[in-house]
Amino acid sequence: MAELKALIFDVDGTLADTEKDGHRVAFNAAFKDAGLDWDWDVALYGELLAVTGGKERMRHFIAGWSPMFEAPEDMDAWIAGLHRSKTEHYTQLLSEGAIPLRPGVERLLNEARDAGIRLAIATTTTPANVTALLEHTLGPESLDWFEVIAAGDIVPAKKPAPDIYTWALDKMRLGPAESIAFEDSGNGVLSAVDAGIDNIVVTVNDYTTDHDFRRASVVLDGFGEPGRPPKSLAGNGAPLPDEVVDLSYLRGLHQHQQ
Ligand code: XBP
Ligand code: MG
Repeated sequence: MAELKALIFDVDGTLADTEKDGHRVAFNAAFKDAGLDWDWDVALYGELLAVTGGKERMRHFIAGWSPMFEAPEDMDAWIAGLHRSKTEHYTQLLSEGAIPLRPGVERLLNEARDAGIRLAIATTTTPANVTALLEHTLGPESLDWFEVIAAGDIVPAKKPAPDIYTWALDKMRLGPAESIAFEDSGNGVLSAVDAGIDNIVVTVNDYTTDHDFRRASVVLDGFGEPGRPPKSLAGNGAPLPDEVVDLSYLRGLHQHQQ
């Protein structure tokens, strides 16, 4: 029977609620700087989130919502430049403390570290965004808490492809059964499942409550804090936390899935 050795976290929507008030705002600021009249409101951004990756999302928007757009000669370079500007706006927002971690995240990370459980990140977002989030919430030393930070274009195919989880597992020389993945979206769950991970804890947010989470182990509204346990939103017979998502609960969940 495999032992639980590592926790692998998605970032956007899982460690922090970054999309509506972070990424979306940064995209719009970059569009404005570039003289574009694009404005992604909260509802439209929810639709655009179907495509992971900021550069991919902008291309998806142009194809579906901006038919009159005249493509520049070097479209790849143009998209990359616009995306660099978006990343600058986003990391600036984080440096102003605009986005906190979700409740319970810091508690769980600290508990795992104390117990010698290995930590990793598997995300679609740009590496600079992960660094900025960790630095401005947990402090610069927290970057070292994660043995592997797998992010962005490090793999060519983003979630729902399994590549980013496979990359992280390979780097850590771990089998998928030795880990638990934490996700907030349907695309994230598919990515982890297809990498062979069958312990997946979903904590939803406003953008993801309606996603298809049938392949997840549990679907919760958060990690919970003492006195504020998470609510279970869907179940498939896996154990639920009595109190909060902590290591004792995760060990029980991991054993149940074997
Ligand atoms: C996150 C994403 C990212 C961010 C934007 O998905 O899709 O693209 O929205 O980041 P997940 P970039 O949480 O599943 O990893 O603009 O840096 O791509
Ligand atoms: Mg996510």
